[in-house]
Amino acid sequence: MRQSNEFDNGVRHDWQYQEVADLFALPMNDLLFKAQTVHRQHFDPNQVQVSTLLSIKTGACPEDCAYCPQSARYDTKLEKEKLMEVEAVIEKAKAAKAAGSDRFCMGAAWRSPHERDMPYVLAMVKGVKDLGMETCMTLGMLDESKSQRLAEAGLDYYNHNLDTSPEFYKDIITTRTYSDRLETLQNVRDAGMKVCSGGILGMGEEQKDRIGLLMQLANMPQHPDSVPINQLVKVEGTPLETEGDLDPFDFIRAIAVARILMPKSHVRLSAGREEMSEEMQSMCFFAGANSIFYGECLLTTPNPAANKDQDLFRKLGINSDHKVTQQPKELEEILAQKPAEKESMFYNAAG
Ligand code: SAM
Ligand code: DTB
Ligand code: SF4
Repeated sequence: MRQSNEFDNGVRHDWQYQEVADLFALPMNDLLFKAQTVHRQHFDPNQVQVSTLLSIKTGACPEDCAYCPQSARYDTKLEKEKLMEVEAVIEKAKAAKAAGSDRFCMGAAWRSPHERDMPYVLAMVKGVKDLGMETCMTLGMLDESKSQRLAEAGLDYYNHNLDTSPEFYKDIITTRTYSDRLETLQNVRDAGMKVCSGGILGMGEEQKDRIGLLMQLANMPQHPDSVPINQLVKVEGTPLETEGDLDPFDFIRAIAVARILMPKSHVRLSAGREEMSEEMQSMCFFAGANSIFYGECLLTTPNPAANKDQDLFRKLGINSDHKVTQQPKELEEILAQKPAEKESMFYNAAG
């Protein structure tokens, strides 16, 4: 496989454990600078993609994902709901579009969609697509035939997360395997849909598991088009309810490493923003996050209110009309040099 350094336009799929560990171990400023430099090669640094989530079928899920309030195995006091009516979903999508969202993501608490639900789900895709929005769904595992039908209905993205490293995975989910997940992602890609896949941090994993997750994503034959990085939302009644807090810098580091490993993917600052300060979110954007979920609710848990996000974007100059036209080529050149040369270009204390 072709090797390339991170400053050409090549995208690598052969990241080695030690290389990724070395990125995580960089001094924060070096890591952020590297991530921001990579980010600017592929994206306007002041543009953030905005998606809205809707739970189209809530609760009573047979799976045992330890983080999830929707598993039937945990008493989380969640109201269970049947699959929503198609028209009601389209009304919600219209409201999301009016509020400025580009993409509408519909999630269902299923292990995989039942055949009997497919006609409704396909009608939802068509209806939302007709509004001129991008469509995304997350419905659990997909076989080839269901993937094909969703793609034919016009589904743009399918979200299916790896969640964590292959090694830590069995501590979190026992009802489906890591290879089941990889197979679904393959079916989605083969059907021509864009892949949205990422994971959750703060579940008690170690640094090696964050490295393992990002390596799995970055060493796929094609990088996911969208990479959601969720911070665990600790929900009462789930096995991870009392998990300790994640160090915010570990989260920001993971965003920066995801950006460097998958330079052309949208990295989504996903669940967990309700617990993050504006300053932390701003650091995540600087580290290369360029997508968020927008609107007061994720699937079942709170997300910052839309006006709070609008204020934050205004304060940061995100999604304003300002366009960055010049990429900092000179910075890339400086970064590509050896440390000694780099130093002398900035400051020579002896000189
Ligand atoms: N049931 C489908 C599945 O699991 O594939 C789709 C919906 S599921 C809720 C989508 C993703 O949401 C999960 O894979 C997980 O990464 C994320 N998620 C669920 N609960 C979460 C929580 N408490 N905190 C952070 N992310 C969570
Ligand atoms: C993803 O990675 N995060 C979103 C979306 N994909 C479907 C879901 C977050 C769910 C957070 C917990 C909840 O609201 O139920
Ligand atoms: Fe079910 Fe998805 Fe929650 Fe797992 S994450 S329990 S599959 S809704």
